[in-house]
Amino acid sequence: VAGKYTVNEVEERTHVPATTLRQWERRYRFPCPERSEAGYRLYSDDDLRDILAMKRYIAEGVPASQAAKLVREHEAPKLAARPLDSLRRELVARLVQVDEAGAERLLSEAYALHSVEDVVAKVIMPALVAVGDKWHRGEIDVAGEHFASAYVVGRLRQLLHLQGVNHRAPRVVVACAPENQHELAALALAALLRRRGYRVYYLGANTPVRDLAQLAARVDALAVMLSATTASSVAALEAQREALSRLAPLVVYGGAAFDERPEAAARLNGHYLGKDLIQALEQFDRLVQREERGP
Ligand code: B12
Repeated sequence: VAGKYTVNEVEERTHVPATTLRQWERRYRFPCPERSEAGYRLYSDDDLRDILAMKRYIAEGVPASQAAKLVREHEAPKLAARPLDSLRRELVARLVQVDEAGAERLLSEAYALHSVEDVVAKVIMPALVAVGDKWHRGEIDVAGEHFASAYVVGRLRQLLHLQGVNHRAPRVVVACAPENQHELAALALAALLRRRGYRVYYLGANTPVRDLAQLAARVDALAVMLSATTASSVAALEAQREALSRLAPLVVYGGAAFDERPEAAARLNGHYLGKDLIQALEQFDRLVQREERGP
């Protein structure tokens, strides 16, 4: 449900540890999250905003008890809802300046203001594309590109692991096609799939088809999703067409190479769900439902 966050998600977004949140709740009766049926705390968007305001007061030297009072009385300055493209531009600037603390602050702000899906698809991914373009054009060096990639990949992995493992959900294997080192889309896809409740196995860059097939069989995957960026990756897939068509009941292909030649997915007996990650995920949900209902 949008606007309801577990304590881990609040930690991820505000960098206020769970122990501190519970302490505030005990001492100041703030924040007051709802409880799930199982008794877990579920924080709202308003709670998030208040926690960030509280954090800002404390950083400015206001004692915690006083800060809680100010926030409760709604004197806290609300964050102006900064649009996604402004956040994206600043993230690029922070990454190019190798300013990790600045990038962290910016992402905390972005997560507090927008949905995880929007932050991933409209801030984080396009920011790394912009940094990658600068590297391809020679405007920043390898070290600068590596810093940005490592930082973004790290944040997406963190997001992937935050969701926990759902044991009963349909199993989906996500990987980059052979010869593809561009792992950003696959990783974002994995994080967003897990957020939607799937049990996700993320294999990362450049995965050989034989190993992929073994893993998909071992975990009894309902679906395998592969990302290919270049024509050579697609050629490597086409060379193993037979093995690929036996991978799993659903095989989905995406990435820049398939965006250019969607018919290549059909030749591989797989599905192509378009370029937009969020729309592709919605279509994927429908394919899974149809598959689970059976013929
Ligand atoms: C970032 C980047 C890198 C980074 C990758 C960092 C990382 N850890 O992932 C680094 C610097 C390492 C890199 C390396 C290389 N790169 Co590069 N890179 C890029 C860049 C700038 C962005 C790619 C990217 O991450 N896009 C972000 C993703 C999210 O977008 P996307 O792939 O288009 O995917 C979208 C959809 O297709 C969908 N999607 C993607 N996969 C899937 C899968 C499924 C199942 C679904 C449903 C949807 C889906 O989601 C996205 C949302 O829109 C592009 C240029 C550009 N502006 O696109 C070049 C680019 C892709 N790279 C290129 C090249 C040539 C290379 C190198 C070979 C360069 C070299 N000489 O060493 C190497 C090695 C690559 C290899 N063997 O795979 C070329 C490819 C040319 C071509 N068509 O063949 C490009 C186009 C640059 C260029 N203009 O020359 N690169």
